[in-house]
Amino acid sequence: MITLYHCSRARSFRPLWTLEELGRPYELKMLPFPPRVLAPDYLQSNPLGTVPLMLDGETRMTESAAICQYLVTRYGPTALAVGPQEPAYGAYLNWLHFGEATLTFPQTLVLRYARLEPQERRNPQVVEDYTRWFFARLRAIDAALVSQPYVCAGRFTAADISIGFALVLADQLDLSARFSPRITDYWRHLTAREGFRRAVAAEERAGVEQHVPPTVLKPI
Ligand SMILES: N[C@@H](CCC(=O)N[C@@H](CS)C(=O)NCC(=O)O)C(=O)O
Repeated sequence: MITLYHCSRARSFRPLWTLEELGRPYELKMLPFPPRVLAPDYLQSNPLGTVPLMLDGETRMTESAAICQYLVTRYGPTALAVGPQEPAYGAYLNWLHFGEATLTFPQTLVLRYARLEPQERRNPQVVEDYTRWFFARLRAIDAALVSQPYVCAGRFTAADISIGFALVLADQLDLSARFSPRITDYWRHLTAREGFRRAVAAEERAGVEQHVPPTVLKPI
C-alpha cells in the first residue's frame, strides 16, 4: 500500500491528485503545516521536514513532480503518462518539472514573505518582485494553451497536475484574479475534474479523522 504524508493544499497535493486520477489505493497521513515545527516526530521519517513523503514498499520519494512521474509510469499504462515513443514526450517531461521548478519556486517566496514569516520579517518588495516573476513565467503556459486544451499531447496528463497545483497555490495567494482569460479557463477546467474533487474531499476527510486542521495561508 502506498503511504503519502500530506499537509492540506501543499505540494503533496500533486501526488494525492495523481493517486485519485489513477484510482490507486493509498493511505493518507495528514500533518499540520509546517510539520518541521508542529509535528517534530515527522523528522524521523523525513529529516527534511517537507511534504510530500511517499513510501511504496522499498521506494521512498520526497519530490512532488517526480512522485507524479513515478506513479503514472509505475502504475500505468495510463493516459496520464506520455510515453517515450510519443512526439510530446519531451514536452511532457518539461512541463511536468516546469510546474515545480519554474512556476512554484517564485510562489514560495511570495508565500513566505507575505504569509508565513512573522510580521516584522515580511517583505513587500520580495512579494512584489516574485509575484511579477511568477506572472512572467505563467506566460509560457498561456502560449502553450493557444493551440490545445492541455499543455501537451492534446490530453490531460501528469504535467497538467503539476502545473494545476501551482495555479491552486496562486489562488490561495489571492493571485488568481490576475490570471489571463485562457489560464482562468484552463484552471477552472482542471479543478472541475472528478479526480481533483476527490483529492480535495480525501484531504478534508483525512484531516477531520486525524484531527489535523487545514492549512491557513490567508493573511492574518
Ligand atoms: N521540491 C519539493 C519541495 C517540497 C516542499 O518544500 N514542501 C513544502 C510544502 S509545499 C514544505 O513541506 N514546507 C515545509 C518546510 O519547508 O518546513 C517538492 O516539489 O515536493
